[in-house]
Amino acid sequence: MRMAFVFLYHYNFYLNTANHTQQVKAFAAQLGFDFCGIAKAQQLDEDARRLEHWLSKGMNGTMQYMANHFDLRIDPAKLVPGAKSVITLLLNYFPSAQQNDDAVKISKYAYGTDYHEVIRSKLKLLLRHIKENIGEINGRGFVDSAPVLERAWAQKSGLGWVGKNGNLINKQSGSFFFIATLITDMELQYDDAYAKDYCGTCTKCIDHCPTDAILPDKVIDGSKCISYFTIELKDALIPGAMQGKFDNWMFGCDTCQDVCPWNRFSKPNNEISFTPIPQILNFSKNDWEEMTEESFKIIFQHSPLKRSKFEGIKRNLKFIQT
Ligand code: B12
Ligand code: SF4
Ligand code: SF4
Repeated sequence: MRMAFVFLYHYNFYLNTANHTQQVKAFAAQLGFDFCGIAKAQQLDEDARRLEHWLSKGMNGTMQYMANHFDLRIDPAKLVPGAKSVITLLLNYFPSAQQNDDAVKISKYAYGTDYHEVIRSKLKLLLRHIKENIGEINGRGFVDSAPVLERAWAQKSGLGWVGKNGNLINKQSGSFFFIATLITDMELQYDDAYAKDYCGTCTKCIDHCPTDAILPDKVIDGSKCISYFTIELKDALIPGAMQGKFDNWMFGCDTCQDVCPWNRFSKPNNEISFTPIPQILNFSKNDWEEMTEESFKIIFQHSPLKRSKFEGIKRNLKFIQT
């Protein structure tokens, strides 16, 4: 009798988690996320060692926020008490249109509306849907700006491998994806971690990185990356040692992804908010130079470019022209 009860209890639990997992994945797809994977929430010991090494070598440069909240970054239960599952979501941002040939280069992730805004509202809807349809659970959605090791969770959720260029690469679709996570105390069915690595003997990203920021063993020296200099560095001047190395990148850099063979499979995104801002595609160097602070604030009020602010954009422009 007792054995039958235990069996029924486990069977019911299995049916419930399977059903909840299916609902979460179906709703993520309805919201436009391209992939959804789920991993068991646990402390990330191996990743903690990689992060520690990265920080100890100063590869975060002036990104002090990367050195903060180390404990939270490696343990989802410190962000959501009683955390059981980390739901990872990928959203394609590969654009449908390219910049003009004579344009100063802007990273593809920044062509349209700021992904923080777009993804945050999707995460809110996902959480609301879970609460309304599954039950009163506790959960928090994150994208980029919180202490979460997003690439590590994506790999652990079976969504792809970490390439030599440090990016999470999905075998079907490449790497032009944003990563978001929803940490919850809800029990779900877990995907297997991605076990393979399809970089093989390729070294294209390492060979083409304009500033030699890609080191062995998938380590990226953030303090040498063009993305860091053009977006995160708040100093009035970019170090002279980098002069002539930016290859016309004015905001971010896509070189290590553009050369990656797995991005041959990138398809334009379906997210209407990522429709490119016309000025990003069409502005000439001269247009950028003549742009006033007032028009910058209007044109780019919902764009990732606002992170660099007007002065940062002007600094970057000047740097790539001299
Ligand atoms: C700080 C940061 C930066 C810094 C430093 C870059 C870096 N590599 O750390 C700068 C400003 C330079 C940067 C640049 C870019 N970034 Co950034 N960045 C971040 C941020 C906020 C934290 C990353 C971090 O934790 N770094 C610390 C190091 C130690 O971690 P890591 O490189 O991610 O490596 C971890 C895992 O990959 C894993 N790992 C490493 N090696 C191996 C090996 C094996 C075998 C395994 C299993 C795991 C593994 O271990 C590490 C610790 O967990 C994340 C958002 C987030 N909260 O995660 C976005 C994020 C990583 N960035 C992103 C993007 C898009 C970019 C750019 C492409 C933007 C651009 N076009 O200009 C470039 C790409 C540069 C590059 N080649 O990495 C996306 C990546 C999406 C993807 N498909 O991978 C993220 C996830 C933002 C998002 N929410 O979508 N970024
Ligand atoms: S984003 Fe550009 S600078 Fe940074 S690692 Fe990739 S190729 Fe190098
Ligand atoms: S360019 Fe080659 S080595 Fe670099 S991430 Fe892509 S497949 Fe891997």
